[in-house]
Amino acid sequence: MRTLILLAAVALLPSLAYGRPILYQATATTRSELEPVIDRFRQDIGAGGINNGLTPGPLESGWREVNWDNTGTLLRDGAGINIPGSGLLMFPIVGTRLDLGGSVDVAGLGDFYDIEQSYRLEFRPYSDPNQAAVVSQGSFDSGNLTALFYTPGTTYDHIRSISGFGVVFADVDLEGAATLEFGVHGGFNTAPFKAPAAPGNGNYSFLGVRFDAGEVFTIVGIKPGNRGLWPGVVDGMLDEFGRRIDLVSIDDVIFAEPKVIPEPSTLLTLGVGLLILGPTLARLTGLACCGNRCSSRFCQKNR
Ligand SMILES: [Ca+2]
Ligand SMILES: [Ca+2]
Ligand SMILES: [Ca+2]
Repeated sequence: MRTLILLAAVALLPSLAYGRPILYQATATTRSELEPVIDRFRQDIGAGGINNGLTPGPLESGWREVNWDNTGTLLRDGAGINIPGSGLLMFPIVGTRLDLGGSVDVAGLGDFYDIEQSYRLEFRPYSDPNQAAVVSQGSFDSGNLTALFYTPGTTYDHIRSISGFGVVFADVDLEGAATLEFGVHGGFNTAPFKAPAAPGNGNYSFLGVRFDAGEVFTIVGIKPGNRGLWPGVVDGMLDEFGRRIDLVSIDDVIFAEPKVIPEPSTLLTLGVGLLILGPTLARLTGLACCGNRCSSRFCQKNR
């Protein structure tokens, strides 16, 4: 039976149709330089709507933003990080953590100075006071994050789909060190899209990706630099294999209103994907997925 399901999944997955992704990319040293591109991205993914803030969804149009400011202590549920009501859950790789810098910048030494002194003024928040970075002792790509979406204003409602997702990164020195990729639970279906490099200290790079052909994407893979922050790990140094380390922080995350996943064909594909690939996600995130619902604790019945 498992073999049949696997074959079915292989047959169905290529049938997903993807339009041409629309990229929004810019680099800047100041917020005012970057904001016009981000505004255009907001308007395009918002489809005539507004910033929906924490208004309960799903709504017909508009977008959502997470800027890590005024979030208090990040809520951790399972292995994930929840900005209450936002519709966004983020999962660092197990064993790593997400650090908000602003709370430790008490001496004007810059965020994350408490982790490693060479980070002095390396990372600047795009919106004050907080930005986020993965703290990880691991090797290359141990700082990756997975984002998934639920109905804003609820507590982990059904899995939702988004048609656009963008991030403001800080201190992308190398092209390809910060990327976004899109998929359904357990598997990515796009190639990684690269944030443009902005060498120096603390410069901003924005990457937004929008899809306009009705694609269903329920997860986004975020690569914020090729390694996590850690004492002794210095931005720009070579690792033991001669690879240049590029540490990157993330600030404003902007995404289209999470939508109900259309039925039936796409949901069938997603459902099969969950059957086959859900356990992979569960291992990575501690999340249990049943049908089109995921929970941090246990499987729930489909509604
Ligand atoms: Ca911020
Ligand atoms: Ca740098
Ligand atoms: Ca860097």
